[in-house]
Amino acid sequence: MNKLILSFFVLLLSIGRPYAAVSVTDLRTEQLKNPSGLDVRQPRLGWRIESDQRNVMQTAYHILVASSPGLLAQDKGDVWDSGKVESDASQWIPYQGESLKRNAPYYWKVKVYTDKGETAWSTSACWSMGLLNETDWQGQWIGLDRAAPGDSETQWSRLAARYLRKEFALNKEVKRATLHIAGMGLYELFINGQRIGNQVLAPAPTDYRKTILYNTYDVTPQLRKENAIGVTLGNGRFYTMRQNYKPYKIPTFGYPKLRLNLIVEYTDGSRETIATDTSWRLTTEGPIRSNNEYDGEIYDARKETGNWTHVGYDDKLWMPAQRVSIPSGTLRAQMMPGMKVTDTLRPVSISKRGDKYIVDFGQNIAGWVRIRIKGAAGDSIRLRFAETLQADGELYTRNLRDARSTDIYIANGHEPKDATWAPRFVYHGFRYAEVSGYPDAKATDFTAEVVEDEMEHTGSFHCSDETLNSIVRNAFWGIRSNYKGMPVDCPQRNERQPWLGDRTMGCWGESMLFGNHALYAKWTRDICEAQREDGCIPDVAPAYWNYYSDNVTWPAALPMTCDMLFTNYGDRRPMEKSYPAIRKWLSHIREYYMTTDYIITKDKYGDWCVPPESLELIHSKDPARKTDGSLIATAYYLKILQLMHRFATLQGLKAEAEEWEELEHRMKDAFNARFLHIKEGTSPVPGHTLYPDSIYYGNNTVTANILPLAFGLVPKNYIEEVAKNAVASIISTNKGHISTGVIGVQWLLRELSRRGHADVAYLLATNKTYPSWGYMIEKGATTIWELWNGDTANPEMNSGNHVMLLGDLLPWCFNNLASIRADRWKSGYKHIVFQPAFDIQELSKVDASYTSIYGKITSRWNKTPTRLEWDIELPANTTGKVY
Ligand code: RAM
Repeated sequence: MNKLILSFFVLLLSIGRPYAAVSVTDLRTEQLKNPSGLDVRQPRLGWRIESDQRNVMQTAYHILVASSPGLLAQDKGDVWDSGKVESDASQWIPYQGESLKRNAPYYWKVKVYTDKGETAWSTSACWSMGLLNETDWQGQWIGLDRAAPGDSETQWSRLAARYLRKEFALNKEVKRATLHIAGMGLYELFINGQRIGNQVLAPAPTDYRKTILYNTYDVTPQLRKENAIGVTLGNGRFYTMRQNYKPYKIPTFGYPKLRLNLIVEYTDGSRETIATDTSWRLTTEGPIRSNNEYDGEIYDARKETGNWTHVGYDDKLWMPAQRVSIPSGTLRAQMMPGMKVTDTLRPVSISKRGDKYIVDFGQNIAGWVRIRIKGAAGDSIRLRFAETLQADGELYTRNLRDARSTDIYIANGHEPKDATWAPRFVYHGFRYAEVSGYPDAKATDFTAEVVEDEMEHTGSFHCSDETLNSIVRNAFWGIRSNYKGMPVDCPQRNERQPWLGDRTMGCWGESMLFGNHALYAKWTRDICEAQREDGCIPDVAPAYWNYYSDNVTWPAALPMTCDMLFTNYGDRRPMEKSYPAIRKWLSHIREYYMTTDYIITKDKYGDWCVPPESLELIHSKDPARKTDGSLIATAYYLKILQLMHRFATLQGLKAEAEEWEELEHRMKDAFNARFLHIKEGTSPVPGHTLYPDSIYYGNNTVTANILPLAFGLVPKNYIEEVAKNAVASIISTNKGHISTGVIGVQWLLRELSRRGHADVAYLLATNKTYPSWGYMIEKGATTIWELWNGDTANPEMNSGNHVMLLGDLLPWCFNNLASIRADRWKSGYKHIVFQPAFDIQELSKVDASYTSIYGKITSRWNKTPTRLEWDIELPANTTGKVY
């Protein structure tokens, strides 16, 4: 490697400053900001340290946790006073005080000691506990366990929202009121006319047979003497979108239902719980006539129920809520912020087509359109959604399959001037909306609202290549579109499933742009819960689609996500909790699908979605493009054995670590014996260019060679040759283009860089001709496609907003080009490795930053033929190694 002389401008700048203060900021509990309703008994605390001095390292901390803000203000930690603890740990410090009480609030602060002096006490933070056991819940599950007139329980199921209400009086002075709500499938909550919380589409989806997530709100400010609670229940994935349709594949969980506990604590020390029971009133005759995530929402404003969330509403036409069947899932706290409207877009153009308008928002998104309401009573406004337009300017909806993706608003004629409407319980994937029944449309009448899980934006990446910058931008939009309380594959067609294989490496790359810890920590539990008794892990989890197909590559997302959460965020818990499930799954696969000579025979998806031989095809039929499924499965199994070795080592399970390693060695030999071709000769498939003494894997596809390289399976003396073959096949056979599908692309760019072919990686990453990410951009894509040939392929499986083909592009940008990389063992970016790719000729500049749990890391470099400038910045209490 070239030795380069570096200049550190940022570091030099701070020399000679006068003594500067050190402060402690960003207090987090379980990495959440002041969360309500945790159900972990030992929450982990963390903070960041800020200073304008260099080399600030924490030497000790002191945490105070109090039962009231008053006590904390007096520096009294009545529930936990850690005392001064000598340690450099500033994240994931387990709470070690008195045992935490259900429904109770806790207030905390911290002071840290550093080698540059000590900080003052931080400002205070808080968290509150949820209900820790089923027995902590009072009241009943209520709802209506049947369809109502007008509902339709068919393929395109329609079920009107259910509205529930309850009035109650409080006769004493309220000290604190906390509301815990489990509203299945989705809920909106109101107290005395006020909407509670700003989550949309809450709660986060789960397999309701295993877990039901509840949310906790402090509603003290909303309560008065006389009160009304109103709850609207939507269907979500609970009463699933397709009813009585392929029941062997699509499970449904029942009719919407509600369990709610409002715990009121009085100043006199007494408490009272308002809970759901049959004294609540219910109607299905409200304005939301239908809500179906695939098909859209129908809202009839003529059926609005007025002040139903206020005291004194006359509900005599409503029925008593039924006590309904009890869902089998365990009630657990939703330990993530949930979905919000995070962004808004105005149309970039509106075109009139007959009596309709086509509204273009200029960006493919997931969310909905908020309209300004117009029209007389009974007039209906219809909105349809699509990602692209047909050549004739009409919406292109063939790739939505049977999703109708249509919202309808029926006016009542007396809406207030400038009133707006957006659906509550559905979302769409779209760039274009077709609006009909709307007189005289103007751009200001429509706002696209982006709906996604609320997350910190952690990364920014710009370089001297504009194509690559645009790809990163499209990736950003694609990722946010597909965070829906779980990572889904697409937001538009009748699918939107949490497919595992799309995220194996995806979760890592996404974490460069989004603080996705909470989402993925939740998802590892979803996956473990979806595991079948015999060990099988499905391809979709939560298993809203039943795909227990027994393959290695898709379930590999579980160990790989655990590794990402540990390496990038320093969180060991998902790894520790999932370890037994992964072990069980590995033995299941071994028992059923491993031959006596250690080859895994079962694979389902192959190198999913390689560029096919004909532009209309979805899946290639050409054996020369495809990679042997047993090579892929065996290689992935080996990769997982390496991860299990790592996980066992991290947990101090020495004997198990050795067992994993031993099996890995045996399998590795078997893998090479079976798949490595070291004999001179002709290629097994015509059209492949080989070096004379070629050494290659399988049928010499790029994927067949990249996997063993990336997983360290290639015998040392063959590594260079195998890498050369991968390069030869990219350059000659594929004319400098990508030829991998979802599997190969997860390792491709980083591995090429690691093997000294960063220029080839760069060529692939910045290409504008087919097949490439840049080609998508040339064709007007504003997100990432499901298929390399997304502009020409059959619409049957052709989404314009998928993230699986991103592979390792984002990790390569951040970890290789900008070279901000977490040390594998001192995880969470506590120790940062800076080792950039200065060797790529055409790349002259990179300007990137990544905000880790310790704070912001930047790497900026600029190269001319004679000079290299490189500025790096790392947060206090971290160390770095600079190459
Ligand atoms: C399709 C989707 C999804 C993929 C599966 C195997 O339904 O594209 O992303 O994981 O196939």
